[in-house]
Amino acid sequence: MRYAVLVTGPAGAGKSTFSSSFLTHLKNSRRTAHLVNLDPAASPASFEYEPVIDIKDLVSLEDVMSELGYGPNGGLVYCFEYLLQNMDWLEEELGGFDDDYLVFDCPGQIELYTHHPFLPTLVQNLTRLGIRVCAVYLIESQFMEDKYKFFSGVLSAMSAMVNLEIPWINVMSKMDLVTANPDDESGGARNGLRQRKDIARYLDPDPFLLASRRGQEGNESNPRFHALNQAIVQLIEDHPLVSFLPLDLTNPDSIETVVSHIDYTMQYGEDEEPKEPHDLDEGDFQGLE
Ligand SMILES: Nc1nc2c(ncn2[C@@H]2O[C@H](COP(=O)(O)OP(=O)(O)OP(=O)(O)O)[C@@H](O)[C@H]2O)c(=O)[nH]1
Ligand SMILES: [Mg+2]
Repeated sequence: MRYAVLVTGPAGAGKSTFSSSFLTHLKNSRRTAHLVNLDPAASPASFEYEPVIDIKDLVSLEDVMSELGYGPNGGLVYCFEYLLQNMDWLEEELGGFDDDYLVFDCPGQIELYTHHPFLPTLVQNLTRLGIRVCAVYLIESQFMEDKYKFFSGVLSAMSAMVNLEIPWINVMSKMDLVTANPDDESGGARNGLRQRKDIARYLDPDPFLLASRRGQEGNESNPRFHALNQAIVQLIEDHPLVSFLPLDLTNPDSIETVVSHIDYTMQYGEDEEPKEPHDLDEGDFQGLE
């Protein structure tokens, strides 16, 4: 069985950084894992591991911009559409990997997660090839700075989940930027980030944060938006699809927890055949006689 984890999320959420740490963790656990780069704009310097499959070998943003005269956004859309038309390239590239764990570092264009057919088509193709797929959607802890920004992150996560319909894990990345101690005036607190005592309301989104009229930042929301906020609160309350696992890359236990959730979601190793007695080494029976 082959496994693919799509590492997704908005620009700068920490996808490439998490992909590296994830691969290190898998390799340390003696699993055969590889990086697949799906970002046509990625610079080679951003990879700690050399990708075994790289969309840039098929099409790179740089070439599309210089040769076809596209701007950066139009150029990216062109690249994604080019890959969709050349799925046989990906299929061929994937052919050499059996029983492997593939970590797909995805691009950060938010339209990919909301309405572009790129990821759903990719998932269909991977599934058709017998690869078990799950997605990890990262939003960064800076989203907790401001409750409106946070709920835009929650809604983007919900929209991406509904769009892809595959096993899914939401992750709150860069938790090292959140202060551990509520009395600590330095670091995250100075950046206006939530202190840890508040975090539970964000990891398991409490929609009533949005409904409270008095902004914690001291700026009252415009009353014209109260009805809209109320409707969004109701939506999140009625469809509690989203909760976040905290990810602090400075803490190995935190990575371990996220990886075990990914394994569980993908049912990693569950269909391994039990060993038949004749497959066992003679040594396995030593001491039984
Ligand atoms: N403090 C902190 N910074 C991080 C962490 N993860 C990533 N960063 C920083 O955030 C920035 C973006 O990280 P990337 O891993 O490139 O993010 P990305 O989601 O791959 O970005 P795009 O591919 O451009 O969408 C870099 O400056 C990283 O050093 C983290 O866990 N903690
Ligand atoms: Mg990246």
